[in-house]
Amino acid sequence: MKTTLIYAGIAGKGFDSLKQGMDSGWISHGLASIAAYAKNEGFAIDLIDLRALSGWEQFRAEVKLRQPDVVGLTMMSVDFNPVMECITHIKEINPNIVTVVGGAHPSVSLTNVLANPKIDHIVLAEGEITFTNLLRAIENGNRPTERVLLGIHPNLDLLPFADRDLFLNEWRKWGYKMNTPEVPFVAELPAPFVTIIAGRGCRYKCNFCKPTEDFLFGKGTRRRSVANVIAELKMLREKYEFASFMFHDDCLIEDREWCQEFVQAYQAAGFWQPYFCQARADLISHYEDVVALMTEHGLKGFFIGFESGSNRVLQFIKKGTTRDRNIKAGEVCRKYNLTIWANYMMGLPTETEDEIKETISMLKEIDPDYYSPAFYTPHPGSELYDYTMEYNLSLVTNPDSFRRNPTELKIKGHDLDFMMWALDESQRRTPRNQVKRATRKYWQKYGDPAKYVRKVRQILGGKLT
Ligand code: B12
Ligand code: SF4
Repeated sequence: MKTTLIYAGIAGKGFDSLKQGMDSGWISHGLASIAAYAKNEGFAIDLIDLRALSGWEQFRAEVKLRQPDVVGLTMMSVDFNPVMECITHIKEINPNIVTVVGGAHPSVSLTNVLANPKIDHIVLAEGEITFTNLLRAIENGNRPTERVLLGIHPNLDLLPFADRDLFLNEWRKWGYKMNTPEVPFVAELPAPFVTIIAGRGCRYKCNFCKPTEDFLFGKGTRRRSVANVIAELKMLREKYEFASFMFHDDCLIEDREWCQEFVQAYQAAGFWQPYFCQARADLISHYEDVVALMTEHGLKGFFIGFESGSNRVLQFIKKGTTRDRNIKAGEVCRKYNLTIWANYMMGLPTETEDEIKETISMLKEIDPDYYSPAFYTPHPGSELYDYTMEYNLSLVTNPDSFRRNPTELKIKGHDLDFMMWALDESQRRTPRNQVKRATRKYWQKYGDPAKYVRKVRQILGGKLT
């Protein structure tokens, strides 16, 4: 029996888009994990990645060539259109191919996915065990009659490591030359680069995001053991000789003990590779000791969801931080020379232009290294999405727009001209910050300038005496 997994993440950059930044340069851990698990159980699995193809004709040719019995497609809300189009082509080519979808979107918008009768099965939540059980049932000729199958939360330490070669081998086939299946996204993280996930789920309640992940992974966070993560890093070192990496975990530093244990084990295993991880601003300022420790052993930067500089808005989105804590987090990062990748949103429901200006002024204080602005986008599965629906605020008419791209307004009540101004202004560095940055760069390169002044004084002083 042959199974083909499909990655249809082309809503943003389209076909032929591999290696153009993170959207098109990273693997889907969901598919890579399902593939690893099913292969371990003896199933033959391959991949079609739309990002590597030239268009729908080539997709059809691939499906005809591979003749799969089953296809499995992963789906965020933004992937809705390309996934549905894949399914139309597949069923046209051979209506007997069993189509299965899983991922964030089916797990939070089931009725919307059920509406397509060409989808044979929908797996909710985590798919490794349920998808493999389904393959076994199909192989044995007793395919379940139910369309909706509930995923089982696996013990993460017992899962095989994500199958990155699933992506790498497929991409190489199309002429992409790379050592690892992922591309770095900042100068601080050199290639070869990989991404890893040490846990699933999140215990916080930000309403522009939650409860999506509760549906996917259950409430709270399940973290792998440090030993298990180090074993995967060792495998990745051996296989890809990675020079840097990124943790995808929503908030790694929430677990102090885990981080402390990780730092020790990372060092003991001889790792030196720099890495980034995601973190909440409030935790960075609370757990400065952990940040300091991690910085000594590889941590180079944080993705931080600052989101807003207005306390009223931060409260409205249940972010659990304040403007001051955001700014403090920025100071902690500067103290330890950590790179700041700042995620923030503008144009939230109820947000005023003055409040957006507060976000801009907060960013001037933080002076992040990388700006990652978003025009607030209501994502299905989140509490704030339901709010925008209830108050008829959403402007999203096409699922391709379920991206946080700051190019179009996603909800009513905001002025596009102001938003475009705010977008530019939020990323404009003040002259003061430019001087500070230049000085910091100089210090990093040549050391403390006071050292040179002392030296010159010594020389001059010597001559004088
Ligand atoms: C890493 C990440 C990214 C990366 C890489 C994404 C990728 N290639 O997979 C980047 C930065 C590119 C990214 C981008 C975006 N992301 Co993102 N991302 C994540 C993050 C943090 C981790 C994803 C992950 O690997 N999880 C671990 C794996 C194991 O879980 P999984 O993928 O869900 O897969 C499991 C199940 O869903 C299921 N499953 C998945 N697929 C399938 C398929 C089958 C056949 C079956 C049976 C089961 C199944 O089984 C899997 C294994 O248990 C998640 C949050 C999170 N913690 O999961 C958000 C998340 C997936 N992203 C999200 C969003 C909104 C986006 C963006 C739209 C945001 C934006 N920038 O505009 C873009 C869209 C990119 C695009 N395609 O155009 C949302 C999706 C919400 C939704 N309603 O769809 C999430 C859930 C964040 C959140 N909490 O809201 N993202
Ligand atoms: S935004 Fe981040 S911290 Fe908040 S609930 Fe979502 S994943 Fe958790």
